[in-house]
Amino acid sequence: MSSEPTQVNEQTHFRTCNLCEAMCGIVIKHDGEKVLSIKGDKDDPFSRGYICPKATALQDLHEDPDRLRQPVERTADGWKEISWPEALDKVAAGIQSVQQKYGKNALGIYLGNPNVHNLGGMLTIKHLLTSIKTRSRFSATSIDQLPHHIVCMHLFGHMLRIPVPDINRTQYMLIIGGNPLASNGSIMTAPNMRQKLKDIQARAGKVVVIDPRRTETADIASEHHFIRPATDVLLLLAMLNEIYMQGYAKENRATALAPDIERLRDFAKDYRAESVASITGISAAEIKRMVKEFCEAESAVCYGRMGVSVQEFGLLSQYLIMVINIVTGRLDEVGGLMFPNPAVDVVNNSGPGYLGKRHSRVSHLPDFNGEYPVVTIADEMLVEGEGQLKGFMTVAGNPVLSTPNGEKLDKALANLDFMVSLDYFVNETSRHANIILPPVSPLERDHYDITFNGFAVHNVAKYSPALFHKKDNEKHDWEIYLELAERLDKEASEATTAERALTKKLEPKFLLDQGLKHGPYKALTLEKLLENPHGVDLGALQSMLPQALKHADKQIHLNVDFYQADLARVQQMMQNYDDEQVLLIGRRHVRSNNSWLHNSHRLVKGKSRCTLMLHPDTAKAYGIEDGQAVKVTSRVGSVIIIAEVTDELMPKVVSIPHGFGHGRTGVKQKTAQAHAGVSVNDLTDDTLIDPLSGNAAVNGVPVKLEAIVPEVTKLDTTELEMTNLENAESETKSSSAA
Ligand SMILES: Nc1nc2c(c(=O)[nH]1)N[C@H]1C(S)=C(S)[C@@H](COP(=O)(O)OP(=O)(O)OC[C@H]3O[C@@H](n4cnc5c(=O)[nH]c(N)nc54)[C@H](O)[C@@H]3O)O[C@H]1N2
Ligand SMILES: Nc1nc2c(c(=O)[nH]1)N[C@H]1C(S)=C(S)[C@@H](COP(=O)(O)OP(=O)(O)OC[C@H]3O[C@@H](n4cnc5c(=O)[nH]c(N)nc54)[C@H](O)[C@@H]3O)O[C@H]1N2
Ligand code: SF4
Ligand SMILES: [Mo]
Repeated sequence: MSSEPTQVNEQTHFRTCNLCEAMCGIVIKHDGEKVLSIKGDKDDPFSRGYICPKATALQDLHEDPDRLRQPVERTADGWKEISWPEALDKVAAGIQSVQQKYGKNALGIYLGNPNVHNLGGMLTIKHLLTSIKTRSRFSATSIDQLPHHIVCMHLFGHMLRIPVPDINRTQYMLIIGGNPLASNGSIMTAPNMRQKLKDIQARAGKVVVIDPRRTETADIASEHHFIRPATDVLLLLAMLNEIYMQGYAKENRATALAPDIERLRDFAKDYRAESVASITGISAAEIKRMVKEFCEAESAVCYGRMGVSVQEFGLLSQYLIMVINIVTGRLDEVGGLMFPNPAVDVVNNSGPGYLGKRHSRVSHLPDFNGEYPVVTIADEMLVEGEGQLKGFMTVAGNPVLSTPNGEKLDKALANLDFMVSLDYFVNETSRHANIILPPVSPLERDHYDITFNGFAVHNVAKYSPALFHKKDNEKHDWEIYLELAERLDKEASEATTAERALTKKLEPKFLLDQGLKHGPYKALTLEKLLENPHGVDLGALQSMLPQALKHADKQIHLNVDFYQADLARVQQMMQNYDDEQVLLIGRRHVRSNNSWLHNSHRLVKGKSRCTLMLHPDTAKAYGIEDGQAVKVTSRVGSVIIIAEVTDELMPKVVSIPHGFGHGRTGVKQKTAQAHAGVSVNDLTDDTLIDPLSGNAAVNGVPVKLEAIVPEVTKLDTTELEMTNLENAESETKSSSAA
């Protein structure tokens, strides 16, 4: 008997991968609903064929049997699927009941990272926010790029007017606390970082990396310097001082726009390269050489990311990075730090931002643009009194794994009156929800990068229609927002109601079209983008000053007093510095994406990546061997994790990646659970913050190390995973109850 060969009806679809900030063009071959392959799109003018291993996760996510396809409700007998109308009614009722009983602000909302990678979500989230009417708003921003927003709001007049490295043309790139080879770049949308960094060196330029770990990026850089975690502020102050002492400060178009520029001359006068060398771990001679080479390069840019942003001096450090670029004449210059000019002008379509209009109830930390810091969430739930959070909504987020002292938040979430999560999965956070509302998969929606075109190192525009039609019983994030708004906001004005109805009818792509038509490239419309499925090249970055400035006086406001006041804290840190303290930092891997791609078998297979990296000297000092279980303890908790002894790390620094810890009971992601790891955020401390911004400080966390179970050294990987999981489960439970 011969079976008929099955006919493959191969179709081709072009789109932009929305998983990280790099905006890679992809080609998806498919046969109807079956994805056959996902590859890089060589004709995409921006990414030219580059993709990373995560792109295939778009298929895995789409097909993932653990991904929710319908709303679920938590009952005494476990999760039960319910219909959309019932789920939405119950969510509206749950929210209303909390707000009627305890006030509007008793409902908190947390927006996670994937929100900014979601076209419909970005364009319509305001309807959800205005209809729930709570001031208790939080997002991943305050454990991330908050310092960028504050610096740019102060200096340029808008939180989103953020200049990015002109990486395609620079001759000297100084990377402080960023690992773009793993992260694919951040606040610098630039696919194929490996090639871009190699290109700099190929044109006789230099790439210099400052990082407590010799990262993948450091490995291909011209030069790498270890730095003691959270001491970058000292390095940057010494660099600024050295720039003035050596007469490298330059006047140009940008400095002419900054009336207070001369005040920077003395800003760092107390910080000599010699006086910061021992704490930072970088010698005075090396600091001076770096400054000299930076200033003498034909073009240069200083760039800092997570490692400098999310630590105790995050805001002051980002300010100093900006200021160093400005005083050396690198702002708004080719090869320096330049302003993108995106086709949808988000800056002119949003408010400038504000800092500290209100302060959080319990810890009195400032809000930014209406959002309180994430480090305040658990206290706002746990500390009784007027304004206590009694209900919570998470939208595309997983704060139990992604915010400091996750274990404390985990417990706080368990005691709420009502919780709802908009998410694909029953994850570590949404497992506490009463109802989970799952949106369509990324392949079932259209895409245009509203956010990351604003950080792109080359101006481009690309629209990707949905690949697959969503099923009748599925909803987009934006549909969920609008349908909740309909239920919650009965008193909405006629104009708002009409706007919501129109958005529902014409879909968010209509708003995109409007945005394009009112943007800087007048000829660009949605129709034009549809005709160009690989994307449209809008040219290299161009000088944007002074028109980029959003202050009414069209000047750069250096806001010196605000930042200078923080130097008192720097002095204190220097005086009390303990250079014996072991400090914990984070780490990313190219096959991970925060907490949520560990359910893709293709991405997690191989050696466990949730390890404690530490230097051989540190290992020796604590009697730890490679492969051995180690108890790591901080002020807030402990985890047990397997040691990976490597000279990649600086001595007295240890590194654990975030986003693991899937061993918590009730999680429903089988592959992730089998590769559970431990959550580094069960160690990071919700009281260790940058008080100037309210940003979390997950890098530079003091920890203690203790070698345990010496007899289980050198287990094989699967055994390690299991030991890890079981130990971590029982350990975190007992220790953090203290
Ligand atoms: N220690 C430490 N902690 C960190 C960091 C660190 O470096 N170290 N990094 C921080 C940073 S930079 C960030 S951005 C945060 C991220 O932290 P979060 O934003 O809190 O968490 P994610 O892991 O991104 O989880 C995203 C969730 O959204 C869901 N999701 C994905 N796409 C969609 C969608 O389109 N719609 C909906 N409704 N849901 C979706 C996923 O299923 C997943 O559960 O973590 C922070 N935490
Ligand atoms: N593969 C992958 N890609 C991602 C993500 C992911 O989870 N996985 N997440 C995405 C998100 S949400 C973001 S925000 C970006 C982040 O993008 P990046 O900031 O490039 O990513 P990280 O790998 O966190 O890089 C931070 C670096 O800072 C170093 N570091 C830690 N502490 C210090 C310090 O005190 N000083 C200095 N100088 N360095 C320090 C760390 O060793 C690390 O190499 O990545 C995005 N892309
Ligand atoms: S680098 Fe980012 S955008 Fe590019 S394929 Fe990987 S995950 Fe997708
Ligand atoms: Mo992030």
